[in-house]
Amino acid sequence: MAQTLTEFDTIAAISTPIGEGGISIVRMSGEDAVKIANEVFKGADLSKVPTHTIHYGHIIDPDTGKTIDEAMVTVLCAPKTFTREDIVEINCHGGIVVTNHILQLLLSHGARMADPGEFTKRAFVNGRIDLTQAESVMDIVRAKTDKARQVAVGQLAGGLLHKIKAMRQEILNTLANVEVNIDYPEYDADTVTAKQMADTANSVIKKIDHLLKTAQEGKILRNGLATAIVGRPNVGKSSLLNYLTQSDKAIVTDVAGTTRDTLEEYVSVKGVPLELIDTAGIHHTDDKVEKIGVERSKKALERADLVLLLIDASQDLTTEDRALLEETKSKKRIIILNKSDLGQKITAEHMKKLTGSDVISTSILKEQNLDQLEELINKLFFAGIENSNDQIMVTNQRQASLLSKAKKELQDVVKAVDDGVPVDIAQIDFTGAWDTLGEITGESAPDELVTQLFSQFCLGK
Ligand SMILES: Nc1nc2c(ncn2[C@@H]2O[C@H](COP(=O)(O)OP(=O)(O)OP(=O)(O)O)[C@@H](O)[C@H]2O)c(=O)[nH]1
Ligand SMILES: [Mg+2]
Repeated sequence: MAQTLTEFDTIAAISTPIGEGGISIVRMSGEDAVKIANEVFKGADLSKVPTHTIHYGHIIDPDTGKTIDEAMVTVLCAPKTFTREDIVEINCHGGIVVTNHILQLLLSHGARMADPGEFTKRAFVNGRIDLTQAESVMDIVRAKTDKARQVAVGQLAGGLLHKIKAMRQEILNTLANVEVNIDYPEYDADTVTAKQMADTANSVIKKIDHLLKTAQEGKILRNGLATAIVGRPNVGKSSLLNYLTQSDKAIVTDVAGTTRDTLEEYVSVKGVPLELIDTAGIHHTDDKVEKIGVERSKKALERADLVLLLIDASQDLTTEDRALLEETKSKKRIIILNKSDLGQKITAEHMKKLTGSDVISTSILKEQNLDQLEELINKLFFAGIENSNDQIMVTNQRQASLLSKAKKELQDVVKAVDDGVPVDIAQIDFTGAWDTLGEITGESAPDELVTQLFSQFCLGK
């Protein structure tokens, strides 16, 4: 472990959202957790109760003798706890004033206010979880959809950790051989070791590539898929946004050019988190305001992971439609032939042949085929993920960039060996890759990184 914790003081925080609720939980972790709780609790001698038990009683201010709240207090003794330290959880009636009062009481009796994420940090520092698991705790809390949560839970179970560990072990085994050869040059096995190193590097690169491929999906699960709804004016873009968000956020009229600015909404479509962007109809215009809107639409189109291109199926294709078909052809897209209730000049089959893209005929007005559209969005991005709960994914930028760095180091090893560079020189990058992979799990992560990472957590977690 890279960091050594010098102080194991007792920390306390409110672990439930601040506000009025059924119950609130004030949590303490550390050596003195039980002692401090015992000083303010009347109902049982907490220092004598068995671990992992819950006790009914009252929280009392010992200075005034006043009862603050009725409470259930859970005693969890180390090491089988979230932080691997003694933990006490006070379940009280909730309410901001009462909960704060209890927290203040604990603080005045020797506990220290916890930093954001400090409970999880202790779980990491005490070796109960690695960094990928710590990150997954945050992901579970923030998960916007059930699938995002599923992946995070898989990560908490150590899926990614095991993959990374196995890769490090592979490198380490080879490193051990290399060391032997460098220490006993009489073996004269330089070429053998060099080849071994290059082989291992190639094998690990393959595994890294596989994980990196999941990074895009991981990002989508975390942040949502940036989805731009585009099309020429009046084709039904805003109607689609309203349907998918089940709201009337966007103004819909039969006037072409109703939407003048991009509008963003977050929505989960069949478990796929979408960041939907409704755009101004893209067409040539001299109107000053509209022009800016069209520019913004084009920007949204550029950054989109998915494009929903709407075309009015009841009319012949216009020059603008053709231009948009051309402009979006390298993007992941679904072509929506809307207003099918008004007749169909273009069929889905024809369009499919023409473009090779997924095409669907809809009537947003009559809510026809929209369920199929949702299915299609889901299918397009999560083929294969749906039923594999143990899918291991790279879910954040930190993990992805470290994987890329390790890959680069390993590629340098392969190149060095190819170029006939001495083994002990090539070994530097080889060891570097081992370290870099260790940063992902936290085994060789610098202190600042760990601190920074946990500071993103919410208080009490
Ligand atoms: N008949 C029919 N009308 C539709 C359909 N979808 C949308 N409309 C109508 O088409 C008109 C334009 O819809 P909007 O959703 O405002 O279209 P838009 O693409 O956002 O238009 P701009 O913002 O002007 O670019 C409205 O009167 C809608 O009610 C459909 O499937 N069938
Ligand atoms: Mg609109």
